[in-house]
Amino acid sequence: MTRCERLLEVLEARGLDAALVHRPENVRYLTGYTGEGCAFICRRETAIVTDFRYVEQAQRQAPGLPVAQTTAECRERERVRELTDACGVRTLAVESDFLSYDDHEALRRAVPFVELRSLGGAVEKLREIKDAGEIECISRACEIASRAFVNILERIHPGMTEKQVQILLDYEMLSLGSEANAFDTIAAAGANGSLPHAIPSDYIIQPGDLLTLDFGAKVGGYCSDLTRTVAFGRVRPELREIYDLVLEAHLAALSALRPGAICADIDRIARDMIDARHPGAFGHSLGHGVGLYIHEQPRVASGSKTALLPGHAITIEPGVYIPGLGGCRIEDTAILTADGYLDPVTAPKQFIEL
Ligand SMILES: [Mn+2]
Repeated sequence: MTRCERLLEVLEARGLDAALVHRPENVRYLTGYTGEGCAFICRRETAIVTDFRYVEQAQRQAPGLPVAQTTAECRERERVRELTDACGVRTLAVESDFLSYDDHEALRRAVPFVELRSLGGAVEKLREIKDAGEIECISRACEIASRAFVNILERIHPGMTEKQVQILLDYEMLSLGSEANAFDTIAAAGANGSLPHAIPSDYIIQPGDLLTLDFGAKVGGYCSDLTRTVAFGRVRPELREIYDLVLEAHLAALSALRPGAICADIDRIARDMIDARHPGAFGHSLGHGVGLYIHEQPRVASGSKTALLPGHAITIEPGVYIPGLGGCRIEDTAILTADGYLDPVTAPKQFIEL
């Protein structure tokens, strides 16, 4: 069954005739097409709606799918009207969490006899379980990021700014074949390390600092997400203790990954270990799904009753953040298999002193 057919089964079970998909990652997942526009998906006809600039691209990336070309006179919503009329659509699901209010109003006026309903994350739900091709892309993205990290280790030193390290890492990932950064690289040294999502600054790295690097590559649209923390020279014993604790929590959570494990329980393993020594210093969830989005389902968090399944790709990223002192985070992207997990992240995680 194709991905579009799987979506149609979900739609039909909910009494929906068709879907209009705008999120680029969802259009890509369903059709292979990566340009602008949207995908109309219905049992009677599935089509890509886009303008002249992307017609040939759509034909190449989604061979066999008709392209409904928009023009100045016949805009997207008029093409959608033609499609809903031709297919006898009475209920149309849209990405209500993505379309603007104005887009929605314009569409509603263009198809007055069609009831617009929410697609409600149906495509994201399909995307949760990765197939072999997707796992290959995520694994490649993990490999590229891992190699980039190893390659910069001999080139980073005190006296460089966080921004310079970020640029070096980004350059290395792109050189190794990453299509784009999976997200804006984080480089946080010294006291900035207590900010989980620090923006790389002109702060000059000092001997005795920890440096946290959170970064990811992209392959075939799929993200990787990893974090490593390295030391420059001798660090204070408190920082070394934090590092060892975070690593211990990271490894304990990883080793509990298997199909059937409950996300909240995995989060609990790492959280209990950190809370016992630094209560409240691990203030974010343990991890999240990774795929075409950098953050997707399932959430590996307290309160998440989701049971892990083969094909889930998730991060395991405990951290400790102490204002004024600094912080540490260690993260891998792991992929659940039939009897455990595979971890395509090869970047070393023993304590590294540069
Ligand atoms: Mn992450």
